[in-house]
Amino acid sequence: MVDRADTCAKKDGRKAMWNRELETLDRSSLEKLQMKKLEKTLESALRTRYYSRVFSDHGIDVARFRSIKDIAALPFTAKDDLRLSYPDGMCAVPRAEVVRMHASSGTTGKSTVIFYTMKDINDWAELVARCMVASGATREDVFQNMMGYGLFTGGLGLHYGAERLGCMVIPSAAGNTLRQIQLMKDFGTTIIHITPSYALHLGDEVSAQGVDPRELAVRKAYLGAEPYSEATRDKIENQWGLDAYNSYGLSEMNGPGVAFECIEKRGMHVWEDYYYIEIIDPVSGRPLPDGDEGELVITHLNREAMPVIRYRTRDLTAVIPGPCPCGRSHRRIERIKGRTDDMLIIGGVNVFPSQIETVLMKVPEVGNNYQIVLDRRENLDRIHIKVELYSKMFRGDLKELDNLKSRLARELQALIVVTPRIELLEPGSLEPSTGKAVRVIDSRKI
Ligand code: DLL
Repeated sequence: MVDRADTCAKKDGRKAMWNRELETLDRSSLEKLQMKKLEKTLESALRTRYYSRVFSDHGIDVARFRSIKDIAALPFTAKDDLRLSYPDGMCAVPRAEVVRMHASSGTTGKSTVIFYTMKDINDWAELVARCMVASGATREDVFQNMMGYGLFTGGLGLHYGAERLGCMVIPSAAGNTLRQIQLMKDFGTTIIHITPSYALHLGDEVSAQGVDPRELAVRKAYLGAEPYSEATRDKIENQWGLDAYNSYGLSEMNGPGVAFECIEKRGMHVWEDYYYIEIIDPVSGRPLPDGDEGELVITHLNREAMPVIRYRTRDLTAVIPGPCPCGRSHRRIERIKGRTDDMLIIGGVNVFPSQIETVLMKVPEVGNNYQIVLDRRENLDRIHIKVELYSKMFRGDLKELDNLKSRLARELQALIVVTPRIELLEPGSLEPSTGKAVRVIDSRKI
């Protein structure tokens, strides 16, 4: 086991880094490294049925690439391209070199499949170890991994990185709440990896067992796999008495480990020696400068089994301009606001579910679960928001509940224009989620 992080930190008193040399590489060397890796990526892309056809259709001559910026000449890759290449049209190596696959199911159509060689798996573990050390984790930590294991990348993705760092890993996977609590208590879990929606639910369940979550040993939570607001992070931090770090990734780019917050908690560092990022206008496809919000496009610069070039993630974010006080040179992205395909158009107004969540989670009486239901009556969009409250709100004071209902309707109406119907519910009324939460039911589409 490599113990680079600890030795690095102790020697010079600086904050630990897993790979100081690569994490602090100056920008010009980083760009040169990216270019070198892009050349290799393009070579391997040409070995896939998909890219050899696409490059030839677009008359792309990869030998003419001089700088990483030339990547803009290449066409985008979309999720549908991966689907149409199912099962292995994007695989660049013989089957015998593939040691693992993951798949993301999506809600419609065929799944998208990702292949990994042993080197890909090792590189992924290195990146995850970097992420964890950036958040202050050490080999002393007990890491309880409450993300699904299996075709979903959340469980296995963090698992190998945490082992690489030397943590004790509890592969408890998602669900089975009572056992999660027992494990946390018995083994002194210090870090949990969990979806934000499940973290809120689990916190409630711990309290229901008569244990204050703040009294457990858990000091960090890695939250990701679904969009959530800053207000939700605050809520989880207060409920558990821990530091929550935002973790971003997607199956097409390995899974978790693409971008992660350091201890500054001011945006997520993207590991730019592995991922080349662009922000584009989602409609025109034109590049946007740092600081402007748009769709994140990622090229994996380091994968043997499955190169994916200029992948349109559909995730909306912005590159944060300027350096991070932590000293890492890799740029940061903002919290993901939502997906372009998740944007709701209600009565002609564009709203992301995360904006509704921000309003709800800032209200102290609001509990840990909510659902947005949309339908249409006589050509008019209607929005119905089901909101769980804390149990102390159901002491029989109907006036108080009425006032709260009007307050929520007013605050939300300022955002979505249409007046929402608010339904206040007791805790536990809505189905809790242990994985990615389904927050929106849009029956207008049915
Ligand atoms: O959700 C990988 C992952 C697992 C990331 C565990 C973080 C933690 P997919 O199932 O392919 O992979 O879903 C990827 O989830 O395009 C985003 O829309 C969303 N997503 C992931 N992380 C975040 C985050 C995993 N921190 C899709 N904030 C992505 C907001 C996120 N959305």
